[in-house]
Amino acid sequence: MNGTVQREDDGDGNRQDRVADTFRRLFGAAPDGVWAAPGRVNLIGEHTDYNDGFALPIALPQTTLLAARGRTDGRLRLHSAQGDGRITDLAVAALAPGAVTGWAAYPAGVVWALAEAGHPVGGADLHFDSTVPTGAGLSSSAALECAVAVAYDDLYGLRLPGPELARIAQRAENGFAGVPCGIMDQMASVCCTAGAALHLDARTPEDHRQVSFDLRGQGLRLLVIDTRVTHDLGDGAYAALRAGCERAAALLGLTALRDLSAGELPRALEALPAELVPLVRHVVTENDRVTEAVSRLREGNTAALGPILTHGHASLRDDYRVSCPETDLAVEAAVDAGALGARMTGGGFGGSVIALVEAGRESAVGGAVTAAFGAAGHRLPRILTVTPAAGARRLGTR
Ligand code: GAF
Repeated sequence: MNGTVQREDDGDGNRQDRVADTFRRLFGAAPDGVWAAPGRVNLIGEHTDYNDGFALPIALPQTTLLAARGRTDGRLRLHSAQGDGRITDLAVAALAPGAVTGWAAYPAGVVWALAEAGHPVGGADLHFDSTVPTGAGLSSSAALECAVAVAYDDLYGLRLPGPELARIAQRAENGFAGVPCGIMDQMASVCCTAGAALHLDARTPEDHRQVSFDLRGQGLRLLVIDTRVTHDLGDGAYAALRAGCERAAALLGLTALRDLSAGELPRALEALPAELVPLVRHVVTENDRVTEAVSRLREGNTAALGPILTHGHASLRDDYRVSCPETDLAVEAAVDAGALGARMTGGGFGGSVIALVEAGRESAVGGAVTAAFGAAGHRLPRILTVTPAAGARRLGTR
């Protein structure tokens, strides 16, 4: 987690002031503070986190802002600028898995997870306002969770380290919202720093490292192409993949697939039932792609990530089978138009594609992807240029 940083401004006014003003109107008093938590894209290392493996996410400039005020009566009141206008009013003592549905399950789940872990937390009034696109595979739910985790950490004086806050947020998603995700998204939202990618070892998140991810200085840009195909990680496909990996690890006598090296892979694959072979091959080669990407970044060669991204996409498409026609088309059109590399990012079955491009090629690549989607009859994608941004933090006051 980062310390307090500068105020949060956008082009059309001040988001931080707006969120505090809305809080005052909704709850009749000033908030105790305003916190921000970002969405993420993962550069490489997909479906590795729940195999105790490696990942390399960056935080996005897009954030969820949270204006919050502690309460002494045990009530938890939640409102979102992106919601239906209603305030959800809950009793912290009555929070239980399944008791809250919809977006409110994510923030409420964090309060539940903190209490369940024995932390002395009570109620609060919370108002959210987010620029993280929802349903785009950019971790809008992790941003919601992590905003609550850092705000509660301050409001209740918990002083928990960033990886512990990420674990609490993951527990909220697994145990309360019912989504069996790994820890990558929450670690990215809490622990990323501006200008860097987070080298995550999901077995020991405490040992994460910041790796300089220099785009501007190397004449590069990173595009995020939202295919506008949404997918719910809670719908069973993700859980089935995770179960397949766990079964393979058990059959191989391993704690997790992370413990299988590329050298041991051919023999291990011979010992597995056919349906598990491509899953294991993806996880092992993907872990190696993270290691290779980190080496290239440490050498200062950001452009060398290009082919690693594209190979990673092929592995997700052909072995892990979590891509879809739209993500495959976005990757293909971006690379054909001169992107150095491209891949789907996040859980898959839709969501977003990232493309690494030379500065000045953004319009050509974005235009080619848009034209390809038009020709294929797909909904047109939304395309953003992003930079590696800071993780969750309390925003400063004037
Ligand atoms: C989703 C999950 F939430 C992450 O934990 C991770 O498994 C990812 O899919 C795939 O790498 O974002």
